[in-house]
Amino acid sequence: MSKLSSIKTLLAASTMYTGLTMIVLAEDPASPDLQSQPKVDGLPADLVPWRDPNNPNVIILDDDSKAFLTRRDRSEDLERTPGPINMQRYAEQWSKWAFPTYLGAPVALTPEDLKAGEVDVAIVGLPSDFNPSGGQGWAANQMRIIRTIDTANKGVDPHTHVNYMKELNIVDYGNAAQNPFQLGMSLGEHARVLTEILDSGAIAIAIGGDHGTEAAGHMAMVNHFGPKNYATVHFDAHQDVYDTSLGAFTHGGRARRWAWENGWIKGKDLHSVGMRSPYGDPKLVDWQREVGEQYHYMPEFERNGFEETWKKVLEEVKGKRLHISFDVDAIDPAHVPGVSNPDPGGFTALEAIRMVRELAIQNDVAMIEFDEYSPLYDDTHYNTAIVIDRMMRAFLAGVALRKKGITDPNYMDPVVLDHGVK
Ligand SMILES: [Mn+2]
Repeated sequence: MSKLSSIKTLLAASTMYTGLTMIVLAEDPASPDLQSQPKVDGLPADLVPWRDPNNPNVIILDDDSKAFLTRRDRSEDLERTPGPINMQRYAEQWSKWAFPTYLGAPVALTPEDLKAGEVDVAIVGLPSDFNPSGGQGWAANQMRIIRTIDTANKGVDPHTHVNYMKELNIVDYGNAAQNPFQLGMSLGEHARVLTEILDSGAIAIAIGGDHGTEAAGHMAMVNHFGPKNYATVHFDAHQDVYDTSLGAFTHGGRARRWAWENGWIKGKDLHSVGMRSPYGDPKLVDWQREVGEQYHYMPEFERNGFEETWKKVLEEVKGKRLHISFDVDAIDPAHVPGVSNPDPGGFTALEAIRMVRELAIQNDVAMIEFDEYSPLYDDTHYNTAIVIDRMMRAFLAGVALRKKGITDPNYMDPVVLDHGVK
């Protein structure tokens, strides 16, 4: 019996009656003991099944398959004290002359740099191009050049007046490499780099490639925090819960389903927001219901309004350690034309900025990915990059506020809400 069909038979006695359908909740699959496993490519063996020589589905790749992922020999480098390196010549960092790092932030090259710098947030590029639409791999470097005239390192959030550039130690952690032909090998390396960030105690912001980035996100979350010890909020126009793997172990269309099947995350810790793209089979919604995913399709926002529906999401995730996987196509293509698979009827840029800020204020968020940005499809002003940059800044504002003890997601500075003139 395949792993998948054995999971399908794991039906618990508990039931849930909604509308016309009786739903039988599936039991969460058992978790692996990752601690006791041998390491393969720097990760517990169960996280990288494509490297398991005992699995008949695995084609054993020769050493050459690691060529892209081999770390540089640093033994000839000049010695330096570990810590973030400021790449900038000038105090003012306008985007036109700033050395292109995320937010003009200092660079960290190694886990030692992260630790020595007591880094709060590390931003890393994960350039994978495995969505057939193409071009997502260019997002990681594109997001280092934001074409607005303001300084790259200005950090006062207009909604809350917190200065996240001052309150937080933020670094650019460079990019992870990808093996351009092997999805699994790339996910392994991306998970390894994300794990380095989490192990240092910092929050990870990933500028992803295709939505397979989410699989690397799950791998790092389970590797660092252990199984069933985190929740995921998946923003997306698409469901991404396909049961078919297309010959791979996982891909951008089934990352969280794969994480659930592997026993890494509880069904009730799956949250999804914004789905509206046409799908091939209503059974995909059945899967979400069976595992107990708390989903919010776009029709719910349409029927009940943004305020009421978003409030529900905030209530449902309250108190959970979060991994946010933000497929940029959750936003309407009128605001973000540069996505792999645009779908009309999405969130506004303002709603998206608000949602990430509010989650970051209310919850302990350990990781957020921004996925499926394809600069090849962006407009001439690179407006999609600007929206992602503003979401990233709103997220940092939320993290900074939480550090100062503010946890009310509705918080805004009263000064920006009322001019005070009588
Ligand atoms: Mn997606």
